[in-house]
Amino acid sequence: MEPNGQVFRGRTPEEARARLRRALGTDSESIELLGVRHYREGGFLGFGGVPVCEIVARRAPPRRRKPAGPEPPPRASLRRPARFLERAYGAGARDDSAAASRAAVPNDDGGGQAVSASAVDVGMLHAELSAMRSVMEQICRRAAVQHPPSVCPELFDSYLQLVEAQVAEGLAKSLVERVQKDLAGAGAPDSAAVRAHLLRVLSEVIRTGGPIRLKAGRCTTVALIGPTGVGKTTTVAKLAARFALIERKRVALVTNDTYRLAAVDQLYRYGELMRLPVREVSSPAKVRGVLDEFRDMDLVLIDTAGRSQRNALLMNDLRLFLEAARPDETHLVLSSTSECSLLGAVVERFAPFKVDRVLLTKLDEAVSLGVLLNVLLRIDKQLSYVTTGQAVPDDLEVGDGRKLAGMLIGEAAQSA
Ligand SMILES: Nc1nc2c(ncn2[C@@H]2O[C@H](COP(=O)(O)OP(=O)(O)OP(=O)(O)O)[C@@H](O)[C@H]2O)c(=O)[nH]1
Ligand SMILES: [Mg+2]
Repeated sequence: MEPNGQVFRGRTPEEARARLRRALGTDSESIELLGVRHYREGGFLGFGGVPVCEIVARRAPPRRRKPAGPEPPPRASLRRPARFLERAYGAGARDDSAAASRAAVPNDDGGGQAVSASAVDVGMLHAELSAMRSVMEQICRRAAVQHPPSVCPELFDSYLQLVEAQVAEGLAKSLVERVQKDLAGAGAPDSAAVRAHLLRVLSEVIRTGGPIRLKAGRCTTVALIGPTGVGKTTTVAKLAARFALIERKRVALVTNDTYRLAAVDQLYRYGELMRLPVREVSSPAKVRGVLDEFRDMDLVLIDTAGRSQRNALLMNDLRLFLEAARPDETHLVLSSTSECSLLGAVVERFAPFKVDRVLLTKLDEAVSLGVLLNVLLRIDKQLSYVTTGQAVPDDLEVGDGRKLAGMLIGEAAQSA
């Protein structure tokens, strides 16, 4: 058995799986899956790259067989309930139905008959216990709510799901109460109707403003600001590639991040690859001159230094720089991987800035969409773009309220 597994690649998951089956056989019980990865290979800045699905797997250790000899008496019916009860109250209780149904299949030791019979009883017992368990969980969850919304049971379930997905209680309450009010005349709503309407309400509250719109006949300047490491420079590169290479616009890049050589280099490298002019601006006094130089461009993207929001002096530098630059749009870049408390602190520190839109990065690694919803509504600015990975320019999408709402409800349903 290979300890680290073998790697199987293909353009599609099917192709990778076919290679895996040719090498390791078709018996899925004897294959142990160690990991699956999707990425793009080759191309220029992600353009023209080909998708790759990579599966790492190895042969599973052989199952232990009973020693040859006379068949022992069928004791499974005595042992299984004890094992089942042990599992039902342990962490693995959720897997029991699968385990019980596996037990009902005759096994290759020939002892399938006796196990099957007991598995039927165990299966029924399991079903009843898990139904009781879910009722008790529901009662406990309801009892824990301090200010319950006055809504129908279906909406109360949606409320609990939203709260479990970390949507703030007050917000979750106002969302379900609004759905209740909207559906008031429609008799007792079923869960599908409740879900569809909640989706509609959520997509409305997630305000989006579409992509950057270039001003006709003059240069549009857009600045990205935000805490350090959230993905500002990568997003500037994605936006530049979109506008310059896809929409064929004249684009220039400006950075005020002159403190760190690596940061300036990063932007120059992108500029070089896309053949775009790049300027670094070391002081607010120089920014107007540079923007004047670029007045014939369609779009100037301003990348700013990642400021620790705790450093008041650096935050003041940024404020002075933006006041001098007077961008048409300033997007506050927030990482979806930040914890709730950190996002709250960031929003507070950037509140004095004139922020026009919010841009969410790293949605592919989001900690909780509920937390993002809370922050978006707190800032009360339109969402511009979301980024969904490191690939330039592929992993950039115009913010879509309905899509985010769908992801949030999906996440909420899963966490229930
Ligand atoms: N998973 C994921 N990673 C991303 C995404 N966008 C950017 N990154 C990664 O985040 C890291 C930081 O990105 P930068 O663009 O350098 O971040 P920054 O905000 O400019 O950082 P500072 O200039 O230090 O403030 C890099 O490793 C990027 O590849 C995204 O959408 N998803
Ligand atoms: Mg940067």
